[in-house]
Amino acid sequence: MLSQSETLSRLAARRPDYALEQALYCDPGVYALDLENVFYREWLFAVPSCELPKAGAFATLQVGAYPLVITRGNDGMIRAFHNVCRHRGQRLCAKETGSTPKLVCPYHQWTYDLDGKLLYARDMQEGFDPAAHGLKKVHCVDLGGMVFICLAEVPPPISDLAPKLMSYLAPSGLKDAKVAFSSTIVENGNWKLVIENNRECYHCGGSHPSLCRTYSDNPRMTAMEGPDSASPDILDHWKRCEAAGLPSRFVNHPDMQWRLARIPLLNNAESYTMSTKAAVAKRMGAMPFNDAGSLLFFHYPNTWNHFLGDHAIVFRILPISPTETEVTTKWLVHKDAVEGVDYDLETLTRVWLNTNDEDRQVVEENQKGILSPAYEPGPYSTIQEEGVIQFVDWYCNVMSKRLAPKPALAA
Ligand code: 3BY
Ligand code: FES
Ligand code: FE
Repeated sequence: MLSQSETLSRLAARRPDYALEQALYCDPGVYALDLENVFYREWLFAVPSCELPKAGAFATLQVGAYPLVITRGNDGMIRAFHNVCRHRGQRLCAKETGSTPKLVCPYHQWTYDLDGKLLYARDMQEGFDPAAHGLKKVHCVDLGGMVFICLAEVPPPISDLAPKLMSYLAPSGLKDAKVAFSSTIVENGNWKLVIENNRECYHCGGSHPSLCRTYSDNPRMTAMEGPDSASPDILDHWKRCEAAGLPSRFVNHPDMQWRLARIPLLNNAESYTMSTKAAVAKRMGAMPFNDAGSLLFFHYPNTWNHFLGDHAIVFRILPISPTETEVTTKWLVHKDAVEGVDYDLETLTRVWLNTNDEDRQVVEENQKGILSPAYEPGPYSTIQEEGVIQFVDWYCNVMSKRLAPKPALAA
């Protein structure tokens, strides 16, 4: 198990534009450092806000060692808390999603308001102060329908992302959406392999027959260097979409932690379906046409997303162990779209259920090969895998900065 200083020197010794060495993809010490320095420090995508449509709705998730619960209060606000009772520590809500007027602990029924306040604790002695025993808060923000949480005491700034994400997402009307289907799978691979796999389409031709009907494997679609490096078909698409009021041009964080861009699908395909036609008759929000392509949004370390004319697909990854990662995918449609009338679930979900399973297989085989003593990091293609290089650079920079010994305070 690698120590902090050993991990730091491995990061410093890495060869740029090469895959990482074995330990960084499987060592329990590195995994603990990944949780501590990335997952417990960064903003993480938790749920789409439409999953909490009314006061009393809640959703739970597990981030490393932390069980969390997200609620919508009677004031309409979405808040996040540690899902841990302040009496003897029972996990409060075990269900993944649900609705309840109050959060009642199943052990001794301490009862909390949706805003975390302790309302009721039976037979507690005089001097017990309910106000000092509210649920512990977790930072939480709803950006245009995507709820992010952050476990850090002082979260990193989100003010650069917030206005961009909200304006790009506005036409998709996520607030007026509903979850049509949700899938959670576990991939037997380190979380970084799951992200690396997502950040390139070098593997798409060989792995994704159904996705490739509509998604171009042109590397420019997956990783763009900046607004001017786009190819003519992307520039034409931006022009058409922006004229119709859809923010589309490439925007990114300077260190590439996140990126937004609306890309065209192949041959004016409308949606990720086998037929290439829209899966949902009722369009999302104010989307002006079906062939608006896909608005791509990723944010490291745990989400990538596609927003189409007729539906949206949001992805969340959460690490479970050094070599296991949970991948949750949700298909969102207009809240008034009726299953069996406006859409057929099989048609809606087929392509990405297939694609996720194909990605699971490549990630698992990737992990198996990396576990071999014969594994030696190989070079990324700078033509095809620029997105992977950007992710690995982001990860190594963040980790190196946070693992570096802090200078002693002057006396
Ligand atoms: O889901 C995605 O965004 C990525 C892009 C390339 C491969 N995969 C389809
Ligand atoms: Fe929750 Fe006792 S542990 S009420
Ligand atoms: Fe893939």
